[in-house]
Amino acid sequence: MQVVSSKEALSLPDGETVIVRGWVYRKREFKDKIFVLLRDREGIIQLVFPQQIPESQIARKLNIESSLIVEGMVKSDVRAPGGKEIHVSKVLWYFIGEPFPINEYAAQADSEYLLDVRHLWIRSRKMWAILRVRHTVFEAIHEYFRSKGFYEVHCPIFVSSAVEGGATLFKVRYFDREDVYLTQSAQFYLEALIFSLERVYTIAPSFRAEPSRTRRHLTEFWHAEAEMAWAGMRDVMRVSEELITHVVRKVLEDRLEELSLLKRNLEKLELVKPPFPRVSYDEAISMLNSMGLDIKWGADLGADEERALTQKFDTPIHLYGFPSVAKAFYHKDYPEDREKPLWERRTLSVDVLAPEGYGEIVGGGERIEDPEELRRKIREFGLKEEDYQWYIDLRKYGSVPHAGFGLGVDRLVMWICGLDHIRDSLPFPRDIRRVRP
Ligand code: NSS
Repeated sequence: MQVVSSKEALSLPDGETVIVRGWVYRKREFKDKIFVLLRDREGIIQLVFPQQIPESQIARKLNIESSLIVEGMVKSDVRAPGGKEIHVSKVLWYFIGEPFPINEYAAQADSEYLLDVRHLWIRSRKMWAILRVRHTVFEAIHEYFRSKGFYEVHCPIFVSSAVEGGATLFKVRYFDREDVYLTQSAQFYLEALIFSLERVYTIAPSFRAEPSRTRRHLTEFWHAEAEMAWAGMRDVMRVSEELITHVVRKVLEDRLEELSLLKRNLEKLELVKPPFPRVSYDEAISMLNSMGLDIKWGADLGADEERALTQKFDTPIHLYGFPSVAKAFYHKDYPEDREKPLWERRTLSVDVLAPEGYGEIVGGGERIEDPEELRRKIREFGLKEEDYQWYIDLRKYGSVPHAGFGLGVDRLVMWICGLDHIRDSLPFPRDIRRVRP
């Protein structure tokens, strides 16, 4: 006899005898039978235990989340979820769980409690759906990059210099050294790797000591980063919009059931297609000022500004040309700004903002390829050349124009699933207060 998943069982003809296994999702007892909704990796199937069989004694004792393996016959019934149920003839194995500490009331009431019992809450239908979407998002990212000739590479997590500024560096105790941190981004290593492989990507955790708890910041997040030789800011726009579109399409194809369980508005996702509207930073500032937001040229955009901007568009947008002072030192300045003072220059940088108020999901742009220009920018930013010695070295031996970007995968999942908070986009989120479970 074959073991089948709930989904396979639902596709079998009546009269077929099968074995299914899983966990008790819901249970209802009647005079003549007991209904058990059994959940497994693929979904839910209804089990029927007639009261007259001895196995119904076991069914009576099953608490929510108890586990079992049963044998039974597939039978159609319009009242069963999915239109079929299994009439149990034998219980082959069971484990009576203790009363489950998450009831429906807790599931709706208290998100801090749900984070405390996260190791159990990941069994919920909501997390099941999100985790399956997340799985497909990672699959689609790999699929896109590999189909476009990018090589997958792996970079260190222990590093000794800041990519995105010293303020959010996590220091690590590393034997007797004082200068070791957790990586904020694989970018500098990817830049080194393009001189060997030309187009590279990696998906890995990045770490930021984010001082506040917000809806879109984690201290440990998953970063999909790409770097390309012989490329500029426009290539970053093209590749990032193709990548995002590919991921959204794949999720729409493979994860409709999960998205509808999450009550996601699919029409919004169906609008995602290239090219995304391109908005310059200068235009964004005038738009924001005309909307009554008081933001001055030179400032980086915060969550409020991004929310206001994205509400003007139905699809993701490219926001490009940020001021040099608002972006990290490695960004290449507009060639026509080169003689201007630092605070008047713009960079060949681009962010992708997701619609519906979600905001930034990608940051990237063109890098400085000239060693002298890079040294000047490092000095202007008050940084020390010796901290970036190997990074400067890359420019000395056959430098090439190059560009790349980083996509926050958890933020992408958050937007695709329509979640209120980034912490629900992954199973075990890390923020300023939480490192367990
Ligand atoms: O800081 S970024 O904007 N850019 C970089 O790290 C570049 N060095 C990437 C590159 O060019 N290779 O971060 C990129 C994205 C950003 O748009 C977010 O989507 C995500 O990484 N990100 C985060 N997600 C969750 N939590 C936190 N704290 C976070 N910080 C960045």
